[in-house]
Amino acid sequence: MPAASRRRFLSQGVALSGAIATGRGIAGDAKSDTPPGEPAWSRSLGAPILASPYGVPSRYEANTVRRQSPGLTRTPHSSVAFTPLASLFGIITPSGLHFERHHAGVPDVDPRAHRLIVHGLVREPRIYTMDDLVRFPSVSRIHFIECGANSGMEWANAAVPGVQYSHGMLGCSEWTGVPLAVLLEEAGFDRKRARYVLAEGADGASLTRTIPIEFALDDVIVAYAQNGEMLRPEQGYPVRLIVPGVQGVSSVKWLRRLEVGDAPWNTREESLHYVDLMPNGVHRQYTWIQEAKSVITSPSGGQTIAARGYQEIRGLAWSGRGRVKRVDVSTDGGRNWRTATLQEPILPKALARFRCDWRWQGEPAFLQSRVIDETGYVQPSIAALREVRGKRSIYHNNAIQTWRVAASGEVSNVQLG
Ligand SMILES: Nc1nc2c(c(=O)[nH]1)N[C@H]1C(S)=C(S)[C@@H](COP(=O)(O)O)O[C@H]1N2
Ligand SMILES: [Mo]
Repeated sequence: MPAASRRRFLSQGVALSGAIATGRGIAGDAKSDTPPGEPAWSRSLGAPILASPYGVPSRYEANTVRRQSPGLTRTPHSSVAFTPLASLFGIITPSGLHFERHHAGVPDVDPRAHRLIVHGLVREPRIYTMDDLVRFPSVSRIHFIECGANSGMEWANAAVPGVQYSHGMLGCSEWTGVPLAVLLEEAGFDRKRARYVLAEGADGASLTRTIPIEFALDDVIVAYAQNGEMLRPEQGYPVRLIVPGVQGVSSVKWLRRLEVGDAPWNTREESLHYVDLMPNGVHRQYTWIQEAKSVITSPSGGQTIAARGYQEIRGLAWSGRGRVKRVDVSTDGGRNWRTATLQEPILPKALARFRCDWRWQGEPAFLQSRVIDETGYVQPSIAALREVRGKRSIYHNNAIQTWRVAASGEVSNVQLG
Protein backbone atom coordinates (compact mmCIF):
# COMPACT_ATOMS: atom_id res chain seq x y z
CA MET A 1 0.00 0.00 0.00
CA PRO A 2 1.44 3.46 -0.89
CA ALA A 3 2.59 5.60 2.04
CA ALA A 4 -0.11 8.25 1.65
CA SER A 5 -3.04 5.82 1.65
CA ARG A 6 -1.43 3.85 4.47
CA ARG A 7 -1.41 7.04 6.55
CA ARG A 8 -5.12 7.61 5.83
CA PHE A 9 -5.81 3.95 6.61
CA LEU A 10 -4.13 4.30 10.00
CA SER A 11 -5.39 7.76 10.94
CA GLN A 12 -8.92 6.44 11.30
CA GLY A 13 -7.73 3.90 13.84
CA VAL A 14 -5.73 6.48 15.77
CA ALA A 15 -8.74 8.82 15.99
CA LEU A 16 -10.85 5.93 17.22
CA SER A 17 -8.45 4.79 19.92
CA GLY A 18 -8.14 8.44 20.98
CA ALA A 19 -11.89 8.44 21.51
CA ILE A 20 -11.69 5.29 23.64
CA ALA A 21 -8.90 6.74 25.79
CA THR A 22 -10.96 9.86 26.60
CA GLY A 23 -14.07 7.80 27.40
CA ARG A 24 -12.30 5.45 29.83
CA GLY A 25 -9.44 7.76 30.86
CA ILE A 26 -7.64 7.39 34.16
CA ALA A 27 -9.34 10.50 35.53
CA GLY A 28 -12.70 8.92 34.65
CA ASP A 29 -13.86 12.45 33.92
CA ALA A 30 -15.66 12.32 30.59
CA LYS A 31 -17.48 15.62 31.37
CA SER A 32 -14.29 17.63 31.40
CA ASP A 33 -12.12 18.48 28.40
CA THR A 34 -9.01 18.91 30.56
CA PRO A 35 -6.27 16.27 30.53
CA PRO A 36 -6.54 13.64 33.28
CA GLY A 37 -5.23 14.69 36.72
CA GLU A 38 -1.99 13.43 38.22
CA PRO A 39 -2.41 9.89 39.52
CA ALA A 40 -1.05 8.88 42.97
CA TRP A 41 2.11 7.30 41.50
CA SER A 42 3.13 10.67 40.06
CA ARG A 43 2.93 12.41 43.41
CA SER A 44 4.99 10.12 45.67
CA LEU A 45 8.15 8.05 45.84
CA GLY A 46 8.04 4.67 44.16
CA ALA A 47 9.40 1.41 45.57
CA PRO A 48 13.12 1.50 46.38
CA ILE A 49 15.69 -0.39 44.33
CA LEU A 50 15.95 -4.10 45.11
CA ALA A 51 12.28 -4.28 46.03
CA SER A 52 12.68 -7.41 43.95
CA PRO A 53 16.35 -8.48 43.54
CA TYR A 54 15.32 -10.75 40.68
CA GLY A 55 12.83 -8.67 38.66
CA VAL A 56 9.27 -9.85 38.16
CA PRO A 57 6.55 -8.55 35.80
CA SER A 58 4.10 -5.81 36.79
CA ARG A 59 1.23 -7.06 38.94
CA TYR A 60 -1.09 -5.90 36.17
CA GLU A 61 0.33 -8.65 33.93
CA ALA A 62 -0.70 -11.48 36.26
CA ASN A 63 -2.73 -13.15 33.49
CA THR A 64 0.31 -13.72 31.32
CA VAL A 65 1.26 -17.12 32.72
CA ARG A 66 1.81 -20.71 31.63
CA ARG A 67 -1.34 -22.81 31.93
CA GLN A 68 -2.29 -26.47 31.85
CA SER A 69 -5.14 -27.75 29.72
CA PRO A 70 -7.75 -29.04 32.21
CA GLY A 71 -8.11 -32.83 32.15
CA LEU A 72 -5.29 -33.39 29.64
CA THR A 73 -3.05 -35.41 31.97
CA ARG A 74 -3.66 -37.44 35.11
CA THR A 75 -0.71 -36.15 37.11
CA PRO A 76 1.06 -32.78 37.24
CA HIS A 77 4.43 -34.56 37.05
CA SER A 78 4.03 -36.16 33.66
CA SER A 79 2.34 -33.19 32.11
CA VAL A 80 2.60 -29.99 30.11
CA ALA A 81 2.13 -26.27 30.79
CA PHE A 82 1.56 -24.12 27.71
CA THR A 83 3.21 -20.84 26.63
CA PRO A 84 0.76 -17.87 26.56
CA LEU A 85 1.50 -17.08 22.90
CA ALA A 86 -1.30 -14.50 22.52
CA SER A 87 0.30 -12.19 25.11
CA LEU A 88 3.84 -12.23 23.74
CA PHE A 89 5.72 -9.97 21.31
CA GLY A 90 8.68 -10.50 18.99
CA ILE A 91 10.33 -13.91 18.75
CA ILE A 92 11.92 -14.57 22.16
CA THR A 93 9.87 -16.44 24.74
CA PRO A 94 10.60 -15.07 28.23
CA SER A 95 12.24 -17.91 30.18
CA GLY A 96 9.56 -17.87 32.88
CA LEU A 97 6.85 -18.38 30.23
CA HIS A 98 8.57 -21.08 28.14
CA PHE A 99 6.28 -24.13 27.97
CA GLU A 100 7.27 -27.04 30.18
CA ARG A 101 6.90 -30.69 29.34
CA HIS A 102 8.16 -33.27 31.81
CA HIS A 103 7.81 -37.04 31.96
CA ALA A 104 8.71 -37.29 35.67
CA GLY A 105 8.62 -33.78 37.11
CA VAL A 106 11.44 -31.23 37.49
CA PRO A 107 14.50 -32.65 39.28
CA ASP A 108 16.43 -30.37 41.65
CA VAL A 109 19.89 -30.99 40.17
CA ASP A 110 22.97 -29.75 42.07
CA PRO A 111 25.37 -28.52 39.37
CA ARG A 112 28.41 -29.40 41.52
CA ALA A 113 27.32 -33.02 41.70
CA HIS A 114 26.08 -33.31 38.11
CA ARG A 115 28.20 -35.20 35.54
CA LEU A 116 27.92 -35.74 31.80
CA ILE A 117 29.39 -38.96 30.42
CA VAL A 118 30.36 -39.39 26.75
CA HIS A 119 31.01 -43.02 25.76
CA GLY A 120 30.23 -45.80 23.26
CA LEU A 121 32.07 -45.78 19.93
CA VAL A 122 34.74 -43.35 21.15
CA ARG A 123 38.50 -43.66 21.63
CA GLU A 124 38.42 -42.16 25.13
CA PRO A 125 35.21 -42.14 27.19
CA ARG A 126 34.89 -38.89 29.16
CA ILE A 127 33.12 -37.63 32.24
CA TYR A 128 32.58 -33.88 32.41
CA THR A 129 31.71 -31.57 35.29
CA MET A 130 29.70 -28.37 34.69
CA ASP A 131 32.95 -26.40 35.11
CA ASP A 132 34.48 -28.43 32.26
CA LEU A 133 31.51 -27.76 29.99
CA VAL A 134 31.41 -24.02 30.66
CA ARG A 135 35.16 -23.81 29.92
CA PHE A 136 34.80 -25.29 26.38
CA PRO A 137 34.38 -23.19 23.19
CA SER A 138 30.80 -21.89 23.22
CA VAL A 139 28.09 -20.73 20.81
CA SER A 140 24.87 -18.75 21.29
CA ARG A 141 22.04 -19.28 18.84
CA ILE A 142 18.31 -18.57 18.71
CA HIS A 143 16.14 -21.65 18.10
CA PHE A 144 12.57 -22.74 18.71
CA ILE A 145 11.56 -25.85 20.62
CA GLU A 146 8.22 -27.34 19.59
CA CYS A 147 6.84 -30.50 21.18
CA GLY A 148 5.92 -33.08 18.53
CA ALA A 149 2.48 -33.20 20.19
CA ASN A 150 1.83 -29.47 19.70
CA SER A 151 -1.66 -29.05 18.13
CA GLY A 152 -2.13 -32.77 18.79
CA MET A 153 -5.62 -32.28 20.23
CA GLU A 154 -6.82 -30.85 16.90
CA TRP A 155 -6.53 -33.90 14.60
CA ALA A 156 -10.23 -34.79 14.58
CA ASN A 157 -11.88 -31.42 15.24
CA ALA A 158 -11.30 -27.95 16.71
CA ALA A 159 -10.96 -29.01 20.34
CA VAL A 160 -9.41 -26.23 22.43
CA PRO A 161 -10.50 -22.60 22.89
CA GLY A 162 -7.36 -20.64 22.07
CA VAL A 163 -3.81 -20.40 20.84
CA GLN A 164 -2.23 -21.08 24.25
CA TYR A 165 -3.55 -24.67 24.09
CA SER A 166 -3.60 -25.15 20.31
CA HIS A 167 0.00 -24.01 19.70
CA GLY A 168 1.55 -23.27 23.11
CA MET A 169 3.94 -26.24 23.30
CA LEU A 170 6.28 -23.84 21.54
CA GLY A 171 9.05 -21.53 22.74
CA CYS A 172 12.05 -19.75 21.27
CA SER A 173 15.17 -18.76 23.18
CA GLU A 174 18.77 -17.80 22.74
CA TRP A 175 20.63 -20.93 23.87
CA THR A 176 24.32 -20.93 24.85
CA GLY A 177 26.50 -23.97 25.23
CA VAL A 178 29.14 -26.24 23.69
CA PRO A 179 28.52 -27.59 20.18
CA LEU A 180 27.95 -31.35 20.54
CA ALA A 181 30.50 -31.81 17.72
CA VAL A 182 33.22 -30.40 20.03
CA LEU A 183 32.47 -32.98 22.74
CA LEU A 184 32.35 -35.85 20.22
CA GLU A 185 35.72 -34.78 18.74
CA GLU A 186 37.17 -34.47 22.22
CA ALA A 187 36.21 -38.08 22.98
CA GLY A 188 37.56 -39.22 19.59
CA PHE A 189 34.34 -40.70 18.19
CA ASP A 190 34.72 -43.48 15.61
CA ARG A 191 34.17 -41.68 12.29
CA LYS A 192 33.70 -44.88 10.34
CA ARG A 193 31.12 -46.58 12.54
CA ALA A 194 29.32 -43.74 14.36
CA ARG A 195 25.82 -43.29 12.93
CA TYR A 196 23.74 -42.26 15.96
CA VAL A 197 24.07 -40.68 19.39
CA LEU A 198 21.85 -41.61 22.33
CA ALA A 199 21.04 -38.79 24.77
CA GLU A 200 19.81 -39.58 28.29
CA GLY A 201 18.36 -37.34 31.00
CA ALA A 202 19.10 -37.41 34.75
CA ASP A 203 15.43 -37.05 35.74
CA GLY A 204 13.38 -39.92 37.19
CA ALA A 205 12.18 -40.68 33.63
CA SER A 206 15.76 -41.31 32.40
CA LEU A 207 14.36 -40.10 29.11
CA THR A 208 16.39 -41.36 26.14
CA ARG A 209 16.36 -40.35 22.48
CA THR A 210 18.34 -41.45 19.42
CA ILE A 211 19.85 -38.64 17.35
CA PRO A 212 21.37 -39.17 13.85
CA ILE A 213 25.08 -38.33 13.71
CA GLU A 214 24.53 -35.83 10.84
CA PHE A 215 22.42 -33.72 13.22
CA ALA A 216 24.85 -34.22 16.10
CA LEU A 217 27.78 -32.92 14.05
CA ASP A 218 25.78 -30.08 12.47
CA ASP A 219 24.02 -27.68 14.87
CA VAL A 220 23.20 -29.56 18.10
CA ILE A 221 24.14 -27.65 21.28
CA VAL A 222 24.90 -29.00 24.75
CA ALA A 223 23.30 -25.92 26.32
CA TYR A 224 23.67 -24.56 29.84
CA ALA A 225 22.22 -21.06 29.32
CA GLN A 226 18.96 -19.61 28.05
CA ASN A 227 18.27 -15.95 27.26
CA GLY A 228 21.45 -14.74 28.95
CA GLU A 229 21.33 -16.67 32.22
CA MET A 230 21.78 -20.25 33.34
CA LEU A 231 18.93 -22.56 32.26
CA ARG A 232 15.78 -22.59 34.36
CA PRO A 233 15.15 -25.87 36.26
CA GLU A 234 12.05 -26.48 34.10
CA GLN A 235 14.19 -26.16 30.98
CA GLY A 236 16.82 -28.69 32.09
CA TYR A 237 19.19 -26.98 34.57
CA PRO A 238 22.13 -27.28 34.57
CA VAL A 239 22.52 -28.72 31.05
CA ARG A 240 20.31 -29.92 28.20
CA LEU A 241 20.54 -30.82 24.57
CA ILE A 242 19.14 -28.46 21.93
CA VAL A 243 18.46 -30.32 18.67
CA PRO A 244 17.35 -27.48 16.35
CA GLY A 245 14.36 -28.15 14.09
CA VAL A 246 13.69 -31.58 15.61
CA GLN A 247 10.64 -32.46 17.77
CA GLY A 248 11.06 -31.23 21.36
CA VAL A 249 11.47 -34.65 22.96
CA SER A 250 14.94 -34.97 21.38
CA SER A 251 16.15 -31.87 23.24
CA VAL A 252 16.88 -34.01 26.31
CA LYS A 253 16.91 -32.01 29.57
CA TRP A 254 19.10 -32.59 32.64
CA LEU A 255 21.48 -34.30 30.20
CA ARG A 256 23.71 -36.92 31.88
CA ARG A 257 24.79 -39.37 29.14
CA LEU A 258 25.73 -39.36 25.47
CA GLU A 259 26.47 -42.70 23.84
CA VAL A 260 27.84 -43.03 20.31
CA GLY A 261 26.48 -46.04 18.39
CA ASP A 262 25.94 -47.54 14.95
CA ALA A 263 22.16 -48.21 15.11
CA PRO A 264 19.05 -46.51 16.56
CA TRP A 265 18.31 -47.66 20.14
CA ASN A 266 14.55 -48.02 19.69
CA THR A 267 13.92 -46.99 23.31
CA ARG A 268 10.52 -46.76 24.99
CA GLU A 269 10.15 -43.07 24.04
CA GLU A 270 10.78 -43.89 20.37
CA SER A 271 8.76 -47.08 19.93
CA LEU A 272 5.72 -46.69 22.23
CA HIS A 273 5.47 -42.89 22.09
CA TYR A 274 6.29 -40.17 19.56
CA VAL A 275 5.22 -42.44 16.68
CA ASP A 276 2.61 -41.45 14.08
CA LEU A 277 -0.34 -43.81 13.50
CA MET A 278 -0.97 -43.65 9.73
CA PRO A 279 -4.35 -44.35 8.04
CA ASN A 280 -3.16 -47.85 6.97
CA GLY A 281 -2.71 -48.77 10.64
CA VAL A 282 1.10 -48.73 10.51
CA HIS A 283 3.12 -46.60 12.93
CA ARG A 284 5.65 -44.20 11.44
CA GLN A 285 8.71 -44.06 13.70
CA TYR A 286 11.46 -41.47 14.05
CA THR A 287 9.77 -38.41 12.56
CA TRP A 288 12.63 -36.03 13.30
CA ILE A 289 11.81 -32.70 11.67
CA GLN A 290 9.11 -30.23 12.72
CA GLU A 291 7.75 -29.18 9.30
CA ALA A 292 6.93 -25.53 8.56
CA LYS A 293 4.02 -24.14 10.56
CA SER A 294 2.48 -20.77 11.38
CA VAL A 295 -0.32 -19.38 13.52
CA ILE A 296 -2.02 -16.04 14.04
CA THR A 297 -1.61 -15.11 17.71
CA SER A 298 -3.72 -11.95 17.55
CA PRO A 299 -6.62 -11.82 17.00
CA SER A 300 -6.92 -15.41 18.18
CA GLY A 301 -9.35 -17.78 19.90
CA GLY A 302 -10.81 -16.51 23.17
CA GLN A 303 -10.11 -12.84 22.39
CA THR A 304 -12.74 -10.27 21.49
CA ILE A 305 -12.00 -7.50 19.00
CA ALA A 306 -12.99 -4.42 20.98
CA ALA A 307 -13.76 -1.97 18.18
CA ARG A 308 -14.16 -1.78 14.43
CA GLY A 309 -11.37 -0.23 12.39
CA TYR A 310 -7.67 -0.86 12.19
CA GLN A 311 -6.57 -4.15 13.72
CA GLU A 312 -3.08 -5.47 13.05
CA ILE A 313 -2.96 -9.24 12.42
CA ARG A 314 0.10 -10.75 14.16
CA GLY A 315 1.56 -14.18 14.33
CA LEU A 316 4.48 -16.58 14.38
CA ALA A 317 5.97 -18.81 11.69
CA TRP A 318 8.78 -21.38 11.87
CA SER A 319 10.34 -24.30 10.03
CA GLY A 320 12.47 -27.18 11.28
CA ARG A 321 14.20 -27.21 7.89
CA GLY A 322 15.62 -23.70 7.95
CA ARG A 323 14.36 -20.17 7.36
CA VAL A 324 10.83 -18.90 6.81
CA LYS A 325 10.57 -17.48 3.29
CA ARG A 326 7.04 -16.03 3.16
CA VAL A 327 3.83 -15.93 5.14
CA ASP A 328 0.42 -15.36 3.53
CA VAL A 329 -2.63 -14.22 5.47
CA SER A 330 -6.30 -14.69 4.60
CA THR A 331 -9.31 -13.09 6.29
CA ASP A 332 -11.89 -15.08 4.26
CA GLY A 333 -10.96 -18.66 5.08
CA GLY A 334 -8.34 -19.12 2.36
CA ARG A 335 -10.15 -17.72 -0.71
CA ASN A 336 -7.87 -14.69 -0.97
CA TRP A 337 -4.34 -14.36 0.37
CA ARG A 338 -2.09 -11.36 1.07
CA THR A 339 1.64 -11.46 1.78
CA ALA A 340 2.46 -10.56 5.38
CA THR A 341 5.41 -8.40 6.48
CA LEU A 342 8.21 -10.42 8.10
CA GLN A 343 10.13 -8.90 10.99
CA GLU A 344 13.92 -9.15 10.68
CA PRO A 345 15.95 -11.08 11.62
CA ILE A 346 14.73 -14.26 9.96
CA LEU A 347 16.89 -16.99 11.51
CA PRO A 348 17.12 -20.69 10.65
CA LYS A 349 15.02 -22.99 12.88
CA ALA A 350 13.81 -20.00 14.91
CA LEU A 351 10.44 -18.32 15.28
CA ALA A 352 9.71 -15.50 12.82
CA ARG A 353 7.21 -12.74 13.58
CA PHE A 354 4.78 -11.69 10.84
CA ARG A 355 2.30 -8.83 10.64
CA CYS A 356 -0.45 -7.77 8.30
CA ASP A 357 -2.64 -4.66 8.12
CA TRP A 358 -6.35 -5.30 8.51
CA ARG A 359 -9.42 -3.18 8.91
CA TRP A 360 -12.32 -4.98 10.49
CA GLN A 361 -15.74 -3.53 9.64
CA GLY A 362 -17.81 -5.89 11.75
CA GLU A 363 -18.14 -8.61 9.10
CA PRO A 364 -17.73 -12.28 10.07
CA ALA A 365 -14.21 -13.36 9.09
CA PHE A 366 -12.07 -16.49 8.98
CA LEU A 367 -8.42 -15.67 9.74
CA GLN A 368 -5.68 -17.99 8.47
CA SER A 369 -1.93 -17.87 7.97
CA ARG A 370 0.15 -20.08 5.67
CA VAL A 371 3.95 -20.28 5.74
CA ILE A 372 6.34 -21.22 2.95
CA ASP A 373 9.87 -22.09 4.05
CA GLU A 374 13.17 -21.77 2.18
CA THR A 375 12.87 -25.32 0.83
CA GLY A 376 9.60 -24.30 -0.90
CA TYR A 377 7.47 -26.42 1.47
CA VAL A 378 3.95 -24.95 1.88
CA GLN A 379 2.02 -25.37 5.15
CA PRO A 380 -0.98 -27.66 4.40
CA SER A 381 -4.67 -27.21 5.23
CA ILE A 382 -6.06 -29.60 7.86
CA ALA A 383 -8.06 -31.34 5.09
CA ALA A 384 -4.92 -31.90 2.97
CA LEU A 385 -2.96 -33.14 6.00
CA ARG A 386 -5.74 -35.60 6.93
CA GLU A 387 -5.64 -37.04 3.37
CA VAL A 388 -2.13 -38.28 4.12
CA ARG A 389 -2.18 -38.76 7.87
CA GLY A 390 -5.78 -39.65 8.74
CA LYS A 391 -7.39 -38.49 12.00
CA ARG A 392 -5.83 -40.83 14.56
CA SER A 393 -2.42 -39.23 14.99
CA ILE A 394 -1.29 -37.35 18.07
CA TYR A 395 1.97 -35.93 16.77
CA HIS A 396 3.15 -33.63 13.99
CA ASN A 397 0.06 -31.63 13.16
CA ASN A 398 1.34 -28.54 11.29
CA ALA A 399 -1.94 -27.64 9.59
CA ILE A 400 -3.18 -24.12 8.86
CA GLN A 401 -5.14 -22.76 11.86
CA THR A 402 -8.48 -20.98 11.36
CA TRP A 403 -9.87 -18.39 13.77
CA ARG A 404 -13.48 -17.34 13.25
CA VAL A 405 -14.35 -13.72 13.99
CA ALA A 406 -18.07 -13.31 14.75
CA ALA A 407 -20.00 -10.07 14.12
CA SER A 408 -19.78 -9.49 17.91
CA GLY A 409 -15.97 -9.45 17.62
CA GLU A 410 -15.62 -12.74 19.49
CA VAL A 411 -12.87 -14.98 18.11
CA SER A 412 -13.10 -18.77 18.23
CA ASN A 413 -11.30 -21.91 17.07
CA VAL A 414 -12.87 -23.59 14.02
CA GLN A 415 -11.89 -25.96 11.21
CA LEU A 416 -13.04 -25.40 7.63
CA GLY A 417 -13.78 -28.09 5.01
N1 LIG B 1 15.14 -35.58 30.54
C1 LIG B 1 14.03 -35.16 29.94
N2 LIG B 1 14.15 -34.43 28.81
C2 LIG B 1 13.06 -33.97 28.17
C3 LIG B 1 11.76 -34.26 28.65
C4 LIG B 1 11.65 -35.01 29.85
O1 LIG B 1 10.58 -35.28 30.37
N3 LIG B 1 12.81 -35.44 30.47
N4 LIG B 1 10.66 -33.84 27.93
C5 LIG B 1 10.90 -33.67 26.49
C6 LIG B 1 9.80 -33.14 25.74
S1 LIG B 1 8.57 -34.21 25.32
C7 LIG B 1 9.81 -31.85 25.24
S2 LIG B 1 8.59 -31.31 24.24
C8 LIG B 1 10.87 -30.90 25.63
C9 LIG B 1 10.23 -29.70 26.30
O2 LIG B 1 11.20 -28.78 26.68
P1 LIG B 1 10.81 -27.64 27.71
O3 LIG B 1 10.16 -28.28 28.89
O4 LIG B 1 12.06 -26.91 28.02
O5 LIG B 1 9.81 -26.75 26.99
O6 LIG B 1 11.81 -31.48 26.51
C10 LIG B 1 12.14 -32.81 26.23
N5 LIG B 1 13.23 -33.23 27.05
MO1 LIG C 1 7.30 -33.27 23.67
